Amino acid sequence: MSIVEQTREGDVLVLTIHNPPVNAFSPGVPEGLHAGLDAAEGDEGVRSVVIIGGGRTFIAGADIKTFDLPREQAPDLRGFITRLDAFPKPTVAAIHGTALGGGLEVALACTYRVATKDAQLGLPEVKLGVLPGAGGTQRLPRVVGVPKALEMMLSGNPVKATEAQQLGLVDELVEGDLREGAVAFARAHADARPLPRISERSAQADPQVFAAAREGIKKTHRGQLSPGLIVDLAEMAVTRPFQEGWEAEARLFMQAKDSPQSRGLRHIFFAEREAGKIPGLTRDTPTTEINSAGIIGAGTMGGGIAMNFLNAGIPVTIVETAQGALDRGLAVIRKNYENTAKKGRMTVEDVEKRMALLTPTLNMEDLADADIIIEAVFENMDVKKDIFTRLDAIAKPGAILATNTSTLDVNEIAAVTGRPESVIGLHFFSPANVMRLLEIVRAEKTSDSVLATSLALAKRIKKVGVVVGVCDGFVGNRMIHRYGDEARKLVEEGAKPEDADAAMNALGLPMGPFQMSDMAGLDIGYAIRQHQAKVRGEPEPDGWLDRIVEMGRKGQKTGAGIYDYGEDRRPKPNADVQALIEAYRAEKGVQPRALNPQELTERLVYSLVNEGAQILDEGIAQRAGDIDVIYIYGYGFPPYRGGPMGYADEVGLKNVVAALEGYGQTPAPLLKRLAQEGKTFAGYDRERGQS
Ligand code: T1G
Repeated sequence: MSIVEQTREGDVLVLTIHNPPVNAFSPGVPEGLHAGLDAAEGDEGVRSVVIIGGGRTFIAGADIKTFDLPREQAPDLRGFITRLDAFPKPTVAAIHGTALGGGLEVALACTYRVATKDAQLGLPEVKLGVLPGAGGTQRLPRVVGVPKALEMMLSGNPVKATEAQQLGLVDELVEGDLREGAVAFARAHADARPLPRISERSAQADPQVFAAAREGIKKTHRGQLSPGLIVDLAEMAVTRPFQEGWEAEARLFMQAKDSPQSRGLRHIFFAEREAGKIPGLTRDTPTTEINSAGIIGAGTMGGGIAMNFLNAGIPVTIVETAQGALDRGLAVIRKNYENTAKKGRMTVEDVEKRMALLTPTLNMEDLADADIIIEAVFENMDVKKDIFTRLDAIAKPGAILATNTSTLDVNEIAAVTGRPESVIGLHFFSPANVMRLLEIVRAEKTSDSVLATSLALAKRIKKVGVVVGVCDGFVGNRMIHRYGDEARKLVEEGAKPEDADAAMNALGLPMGPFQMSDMAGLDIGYAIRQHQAKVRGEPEPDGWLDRIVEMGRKGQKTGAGIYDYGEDRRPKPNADVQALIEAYRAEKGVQPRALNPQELTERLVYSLVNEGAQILDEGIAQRAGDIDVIYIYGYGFPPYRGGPMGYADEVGLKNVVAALEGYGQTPAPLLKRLAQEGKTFAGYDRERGQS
C-alpha cells in the first residue's frame, strides 16, 4: 500500500496517509500527497478532496528525524503547503488524534478542517527549539487571533477540538465515523466559491500584545532563542503582507533549527523515548497488572509516592508504625490535594475520590494482597532489611517488592528475601508527587517481567522512568555528589557560594549547587558525607560546609544555611558564613584567588560529565541520553542545553578533556577515549545500538 492511499468516494477523493506510528511528514508523504492532488486536479469528476490520517492520528508534524538532512533531501513541507493553499478545489483536513506542528500547518492550508471532538491541535515547535516553519506563525493568528495564537505557539500546548471549534480553527466536529463525516462535509462544500483561504485574511492586534509577550518570555523562556522569533513573526502576521511573513518565517526557522538549543531539545525529545527501551525487553515480555499498591512509610516520600498512585486511580494501603505518624501523613496528603483544588486544578470531589482510595493501617499484614509494595522509610540498611524480611513472609506470590532508597545497595536488600527476582528499586525524587523522574534500579536478580512492569507503571503514574544499575547513588545522586564536591572546592579556592550559584543560574539551572543544598537540607548532605567516609574508612569530613552544619545552620528549613532566608525565601549571603569560609581557607593555608564564571561553569558541569562518563563505562547507565534525561527531569538541567552529556557533545569532548586537564583533573577513560577518537556521547550510544 502506498504511503498515501487514494480512494474515490463518488465526487470526493480521499487521501489517506499511512506512515505509522504518528503519520509524521516523512520522505514519501509529500510525494504521495502531491500525486493525490495531481489526480484530483486532473479529474473533473472529483469536486473536492479529503486528507485524513490512517491509524491513530492525523499528521503529528514534520519528521523531526529529517531536520538535519541536507535541504534537498528533507521533505518539502512548505512546497506542498504552497500548492495546497492555491489548490483550485475545496480540500478538507479530517483530524483525529493529534494535528501538531506541520500537521496543523497542512490543515491550516486546507480550505476546511473537521475533527473528532477528542482530537488535539497545536504548534509545539517551541518545545524543539524551533518555530512553526510552514505557515503556522502567519495563518494561526489570522484564524484564532494574535493573543490565542501567541499562547499556543509559546506554550507549545495543543487545544482540544471542542475549543478549536469555538476558536474557528475547526469548522465542524464529527460525531461517529470521521471519514464519512469528512466526505459528507467535502461534498456539501464542493461548490464553495471563492474558496476561503486563511492566507487571504488579515490579522489585527494591539501592539501592546507583542510588548507584553516579549516581557513574558523573559521569564517563561529565559535564555531561549525561538520564542522571541515567534513573537516577531506573529507581529509580522499583523503588520506585513502574508507573503513577506511567510518568507521571513523560512529564514528564522532555519536560524532556530541550526541553534545549539534546538539540537539540545531534539536530543532530549528522542532520549526521553529511548530511555524506555531496554535490550531484551519486548512488547511480549510478560507484565503484571498493578491494581493495588502498598506503601510503607507515610512521611514526605511515602506520602508523595502514594499521591502518584491515587492520581492514577490505583488504591493504596499506607502503613506506619504509630497512629500519630499515620494521621500526620494522611493530613499532608489531604492538604496537598486541597491546595491543588484551591488553585482550581482539581475539584473537591476529586479530592474525596482520591482520599477514598487511600487506606491507612498500622499492620503490615494488610499489604498481603497488594500487587506492588514500596518501602519508603528511613535511609538505613538494617531498617530496610528488616522490612523486606517481613514483607517476604507477608506479600502474595508475584507481588513486586520495591525500595525507594536513594543510594543503598538494592542487591543487599533483595538478598534477605526468598524472591530477589521480585525486588527492584524505585527511586522517586522529592517532592515525589511533583518531580517526574523515576530511577528504576535494576538489581542483579530483578526479573525482566518485574522490570517491564515497573517501566509500564512509570508511564501510568506519569513518571519518566529511567533504568539504572546498582551503585552508591545510582546515576543522578552519584553525579550530584561529585558536583557538590567540586562546588565546595571552588569555594575553598576563593569563589563565593553565590558566584557558583550565579554561574549555574546563567547556564539555565533554576538552582545552583548551594541554593540546592540549602533547599534539600544541609544536614542530609552532611550525613551522606559522614556515611561515605565511614564506608570508605576515611577520616570524618571537616570541610567548611560541615562546619556550617555544625553551627546549626541546616538550610532553608532552619531559615539559615549557606544563605539567610527571610519571608521571601530568597537566599541572602551571610557574613558569618563568609567569615567561616575565610577562616577555613587560612587554616588550610589556602591563598584565595578569583575564579571567573567560565571556570566555575566548566568545573561544575564537567564534574557531572566526567562522572557520567564513568557511570556509562561501568554500565550503570545504558546510554548517555539516559543520563541527560535524568538530569533534565531530576535536577533541573535546562532541556535546551541537552543535559550534561548533550552539552558536552555540543562543546566538543576534546574541549571538555582539555578543560579538565587544565584544571588538573583526570578525565574518565571513556571520555578521554571518545575525545581522542573525535566521537560524541550520542555517537557512542548509536554505536552500541542504544539510540
Ligand atoms: N517526527 C519523528 N518521529 C516522531 C515524531 C515526529 N514529529 N513524533 C513522534 N515520533 C516518534 C517517536 O520518536 C516515537 O518513536 C514514536 O513516534 C511514538 O512517539 C515545519 C518543523 C504525537 C503526541 O513536535 O508529541 O512540525 O520511540 O512515544 O506518546 O512547523 O509523539 O516508537 O521509535 O511520543 O503516543 C512538530 C512530537 C514537529 C510532535 C504521540 N510535532 N510528537 O505521543 O508516542 S516539528 C511534534 C509528540 C514541525 C513544522 C515543524 C508525540 C505524540 P519510537 P511517542 P505518544
